[in-house]
Parts: sequence; structure tokens; C-alpha cells
Amino acid sequence: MTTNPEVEQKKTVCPLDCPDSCGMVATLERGRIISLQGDREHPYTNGFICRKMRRYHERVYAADRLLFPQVRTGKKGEGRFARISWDEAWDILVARLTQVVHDHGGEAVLPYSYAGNMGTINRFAGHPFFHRLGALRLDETICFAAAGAAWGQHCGKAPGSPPELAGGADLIVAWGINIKVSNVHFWPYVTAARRRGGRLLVIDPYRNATGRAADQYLSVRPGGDAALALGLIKVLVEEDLLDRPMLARETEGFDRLAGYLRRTSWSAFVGQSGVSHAEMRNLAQLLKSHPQTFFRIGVGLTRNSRGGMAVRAILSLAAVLGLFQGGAGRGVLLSAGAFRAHRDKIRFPELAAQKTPIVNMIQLGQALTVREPRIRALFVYNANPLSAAPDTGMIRQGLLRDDLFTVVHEQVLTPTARYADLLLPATTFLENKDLYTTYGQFYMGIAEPVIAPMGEAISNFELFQTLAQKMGFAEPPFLQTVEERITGYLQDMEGLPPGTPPEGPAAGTWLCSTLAESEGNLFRQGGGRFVFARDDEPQIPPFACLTEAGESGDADLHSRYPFELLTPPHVDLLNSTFGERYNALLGEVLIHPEDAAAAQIQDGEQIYLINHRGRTSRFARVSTDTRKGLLIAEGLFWPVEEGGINDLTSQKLSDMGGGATFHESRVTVQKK
Ligand SMILES: Nc1nc2c(c(=O)[nH]1)N[C@H]1C(S)=C(S)[C@@H](COP(=O)(O)OP(=O)(O)OC[C@H]3O[C@@H](n4cnc5c(=O)[nH]c(N)nc54)[C@H](O)[C@@H]3O)O[C@H]1N2
Ligand SMILES: Nc1nc2c(c(=O)[nH]1)N[C@H]1C(S)=C(S)[C@@H](COP(=O)(O)OP(=O)(O)OC[C@H]3O[C@@H](n4cnc5c(=O)[nH]c(N)nc54)[C@H](O)[C@@H]3O)O[C@H]1N2
Ligand code: SF4
Ligand SMILES: [Mo]
Repeated sequence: MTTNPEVEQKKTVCPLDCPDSCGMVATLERGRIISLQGDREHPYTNGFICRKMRRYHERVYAADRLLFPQVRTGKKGEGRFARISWDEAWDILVARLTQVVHDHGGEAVLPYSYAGNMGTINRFAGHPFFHRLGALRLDETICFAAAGAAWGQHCGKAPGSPPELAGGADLIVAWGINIKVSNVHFWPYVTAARRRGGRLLVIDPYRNATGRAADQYLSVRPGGDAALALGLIKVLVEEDLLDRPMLARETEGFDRLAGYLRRTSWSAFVGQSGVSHAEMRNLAQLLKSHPQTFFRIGVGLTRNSRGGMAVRAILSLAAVLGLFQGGAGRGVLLSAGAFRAHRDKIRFPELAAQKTPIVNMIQLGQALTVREPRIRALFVYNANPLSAAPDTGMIRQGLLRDDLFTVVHEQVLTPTARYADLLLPATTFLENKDLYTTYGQFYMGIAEPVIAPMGEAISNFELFQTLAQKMGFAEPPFLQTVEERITGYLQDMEGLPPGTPPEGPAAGTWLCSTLAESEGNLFRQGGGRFVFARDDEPQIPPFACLTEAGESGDADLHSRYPFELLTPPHVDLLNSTFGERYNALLGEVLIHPEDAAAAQIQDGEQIYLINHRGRTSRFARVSTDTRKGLLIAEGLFWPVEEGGINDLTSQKLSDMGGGATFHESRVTVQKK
């Protein structure tokens, strides 16, 4: 800590949609933030943060930050606006929403928000308002829906293993996750495990940054994980490498899965996964000879039409290996599940007079173009669908509609914000109070504002509390303060240590969940056990099994679009957040040398990626890090002239939970 009276330090929490949820320290000089660093006192952050967040304060003070309400003056999408006062903005907002509800009913209004700010209060700030208004409900499926449904199917309420446990593992398996990019605070546990002689195995269709740093890399066909994981169980069954007493004691329904695996021929597992029988036997031996194995499973592998099944099969493999029983260095982490609370306590669905129809956020394009009755008002906050949702060409078409009133509450002029009729300025997390739980580790914290709001920006919470009052909504949730909403949410929350004050931990302190099983059985507290097979959901197969591919297996599309495309995160972006730093940058696309040679594409050359949904452009990077026939385009950049990468992706849903299929598009390439 400094002794200079003009310099002070304040603690805060990273609000981004990242599993790490870092504790941070802001240093201020004469009230202005001059640096952001990791909090050394946060047990998981351990004093470092990623490079994208170290520069976040530049964004707070940037010249292109949105600081005042504005109305559109140019054509939709042109990005020309004129400043107005908040009084004028409220008048427009109240008048237009009232008119739409009067003329077409509340169901003509669609709120669209996700996780631009993961603070519990601000993330869910709009839900009470839209329930009360009678608006359509948004199914928030874009990220974790398939993975969550798959986990629930077999593991019920069990939490994931604490990441710290991986430090004691002999083998860490990073399955469909790019730790070095999207979960950087897990890496120290990889290093710790290796120091003790442990190994890292990466299973991914391309050799990502984590794969390049691994001891072993296994290339799987996209969407082939269920076949691989089931093939591994089949080896264990056929070679009699099972711990039968453990399976009988700790799990349910294994025999049905085993029977299916015995009956199904090897060619199906090998064909779908692209992994040979011999490789599977070696891998099964590796797992069997390393009892201290930790599975770190990502959500990347769920973003296709077999995504839920991939998770189900991998969890079944973990259960066969006994990883849910815990013990030193043994565990399974998909999502932490560190604190459990009733979301209704912040969403207040009881404010709705009736249950209104649901729109899956992945199908926003469809909702804004072909859906009947028409949506007349779209309210976007905490999200940038024109970059981050699939099939953005169709969304753009919807946003151009003259009879659609679009409100965007934002910090910067995102591609979506350019289409706003009314553009409202949002605070950043550094200007807000909020409660932050996490999905990749087990610590919770509360952050007080580090600085006062910039310009005339207001938080999501203030936006919707004020708007509710202007609309004449007087129910108790609309009169709550931030503190009251936090206290309400924490009531009955599972995972809070005894003695936690009702208002939560003091700002700047970190509270560890009691659900963190440091070496224990993951079913110890919630009860239940791993269930391999169940029949209570007739629309999904009772146990993990092989299923057909969607777009990637479509013979007609294959003949027109010979490549498969994956679109995973970029190290310098957080989904589309920070796109303004790289404005108009196209990004790269990895292409295998043989494919590049066949199409006469040189390394560094700008090419088009094209399919039946749209077109975008990237710079080719010729590399053996990808497989033949597979293109990899990292990052949701904001190209202005061309569509973005999501112009190519599909609104088709995954097999479970209504999740997205971002990593399953067929495309072709063309020289520019
Ligand atoms: N720097 C950075 N960090 C981020 C993000 C970001 O945009 N940038 N996004 C954040 C968010 S919201 C989330 S949800 C997480 C996501 O983080 P992850 O869980 O890591 O998921 P993805 O990044 O989508 O994909 C991870 C890996 O899955 C691989 N993959 C794709 N399809 C398959 C498949 O069929 N099988 C297998 N085995 N692997 C496959 C991809 O090639 C990629 O290497 O990261 C968070 N962290
Ligand atoms: N092709 C492809 N597409 C993907 C993915 C992929 O891997 N491939 N990943 C998907 C995943 S996992 C996710 S989670 C989604 C995320 O999709 P989104 O939630 O739309 O996330 P971002 O693109 O980061 O956009 C968040 C926006 O919220 C704004 N924001 C931040 N804080 C606040 C605030 O307090 N108030 C308001 N009003 N705005 C705020 C930011 O400036 C930013 O523009 O993207 C998905 N899209
Ligand atoms: S984006 Fe992730 S790694 Fe970076 S500071 Fe935020 S929580 Fe930490
Ligand atoms: Mo996500």
C-alpha cells in the first residue's frame, strides 16, 4: 500500500463472463483509476489478472465511451445519433413502451440481455420490470444450457470439484476447454501438478494454446466426444477394468449403459470420434493407471448438435473412473455450482399477471423477422447480439425493420448499438455496487463502486428501478435498494458459511462456499448419486449413446460447403466485449496446409468464408494446428464492412437445454 495521500487502493471484482471471477485491486490517483491488478489476498486470483482486464480502466475513460442518452438521427445501423437529456430519454421510453403495449400487448416487447456484467444485481436488474410489463420471456440459453442440462441429468445437485484439487492430480484432462485462453487461473494448478510429475492431456479438434502447451494432445472430430468417451468406457468394459463394487455402491444404472456398449460395434465409435481403437485402448490404460485424475470439462464441446450428449458421455466416463468420489487429486469440474440460490428472488416472476411466451435467445434472428405476432420493441442491455448471437445476418435484417423500436443500454457503440433508436449510457462495474458469485471456483465477493458514474451513465439496476417508477409500477421489488436486493437474494442461499451477515461479506473480503468439497464425494452434501440411466425424460435417450450429427453430417451441405468451422474465444476478447479495441479488425482463420494448397491460399492472405447464411472475411493462417477439413476462427471481432463470424453460424439448437451450435457450421472458402 502506498503512503502518498493522493493515491488510494480499492478492491473490486471482475464482472466479465469468465469462470475465474477475479478479485481485483484498483489504484486511484486523485480519484482517477490508474491501474487494475489481481488481488493477492484472493485465494484463487492469487495476485494476477489477464491482460484484457489490466487495461479495463482505459475503457472507462475512453473518448468513445457512451456517456449521454442519444437518439438516432441517421439510418438504422449507420451509427449516427444526437445527444438528448435523460428527461427526454425517459419520455421517449415511457411513451414508446406504453404505446406498444397499448396497441399490441406486452408480448410485443422482447427484452434481450445476457452476461456483459455478471454481477448478480445488475445482470438480473431488468427481469422484474419486464415481468410486470407482461413482456415476452427470454430463454437464456446461449452459453451453458446444454452443459447444465446434461450435468443435471446424471449428477442432480452435485457441485463441481474445486479447481485447487487439480494441483494434486497425476493426470489433468482438459476436454473441450482452452485453459490458457478462457480459464487462465486454472493453469497454476496444471503447473503444480506437473511439478509433482503429473501430465496434462488436451482433447480438442484443434491444437489450441492449451494443446500446444500440453504433454499430450488428442485430436477428436468436432462433435465426436460422446463417441470417444463411450469408446473409452467400452474398452474398460471389454477388458474388465471396472471397479464393480464401487459402481454398485456409488452409482445407479451402469449395466444398461454397459449392455448398449457391448452391443454396438467399434466402427461407430471410431468413425464418429476419428480416434482409432488402438488409441482408445492406450487412453483407457492411461486413465486406469492414473487414479489421481482430474477432468476439466469446457463448454466448447457442447456447442453442436450432440453437445449435451458429449457431456453426458464424459460424465459417465468420469463416474466409471470413480472421480465423483473425490480423494486427493481426483475430481470433475464443468461448472462450480458454488452457491445455490433461488433466481426468483431477483427475477420476481410473480410480478407477471400471466406466463408469457418464451423466445430462445439463440433464435433472435427468427424472432425479429418471421415470428408472428411481430415483436415491436426490443430492449437490449448487457449483451451484444449482433456480434455474439448466431445467424447475425438475420438479426441485422430484423433490426432494420422500421416498425421495430430498439433500445440499447451500453457502454460503447457496439454493432448492436448502431441499430438503436434510443441509446442509453451504462456504467461499468467500477461505477456500481454488486454481488459476484462464480462458475469456475468457489469464492464470492461484494464490490462497492470504485469511482462515481461517468457522465450521465446509469447502472442496469438504476435504469430499471427508475423506469418502473416512471411507468407507475409500485410493487415492493421496484422500491428496493441494491442492498435490499442482495440481502433478499442471500436469504436461504446454499453454500454460505455459518455466520455470514445477512447483507453478505464485507466488500473486499472473499467468502468460500461450504459446497467446495476439497477431497470429498461430490454427492456428500446434496445427497443422491451418479445415475447412468434414467427414464423420466422420454424426449432424451435414457443413457449416454451415439447420436447423429446435425449440420456437420448433412450430405447436401457437405457437397456445397466442404469445411467445418469452429468459432472459439479469442485471448484478447471476452465474447464480443473489447471489440472496440480492435475495431474493423477481421481476425484470422486457421486452415490446414493441404486445404490451403488445394485452394491456392497463402499464409496471411485475406479470404472469404461463405455459406448459405452469410459471408465474412478473415486472414488465413496456414497451420497444422488444425485438422484437414476444419477451419478455426477465434474471436467475435467487429468488422464494419463485412458481417462478423456469426453471420455463418446457425440458430439450430443443440440436443439438450436449447443450447447453441456455434461450433457446427459448414462453410466454403474463396480467395478475395
Ligand atoms: N479470453 C477469453 N476468455 C473467455 C471467453 C472469451 O471470449 N475470451 N469467453 C468466456 C465464456 S462466456 C465462456 S462460456 C468460456 C468458454 O470457454 P470454454 O469452455 O473453453 O469453451 P469454448 O471456448 O467455446 O471452447 C473451448 C474449446 O472447445 C473446443 N471445441 C469445440 N468443439 C469441440 C468438440 O466438439 N469437442 C471438443 N473436445 N472440443 C471442442 C474448441 O476448439 C476450443 O478449443 O470462456 C470464457 N472465457
Ligand atoms: N461464434 C460464437 N459466438 C458466441 C460464442 C462462441 O464461442 N462462438 N460464445 C457465446 C457465449 S459462451 C456467450 S456467454 C455469449 C455472450 O454474449 P453477450 O452476453 O452478448 O456478451 P458480449 O459479446 O461480451 O457482450 C456483452 C455486452 O454487454 C455490455 N455491458 C457490460 N457491462 C454492462 C452493464 O453493466 N450494463 C449494460 N447495459 N451493458 C453492459 C458490454 O459492453 C458488451 O457489449 O456469446 C456467445 N457467442
Ligand atoms: S476476464 Fe477472467 S481472468 Fe481476466 S480478470 Fe476477469 S475473471 Fe480474471
Ligand atoms: Mo459463455
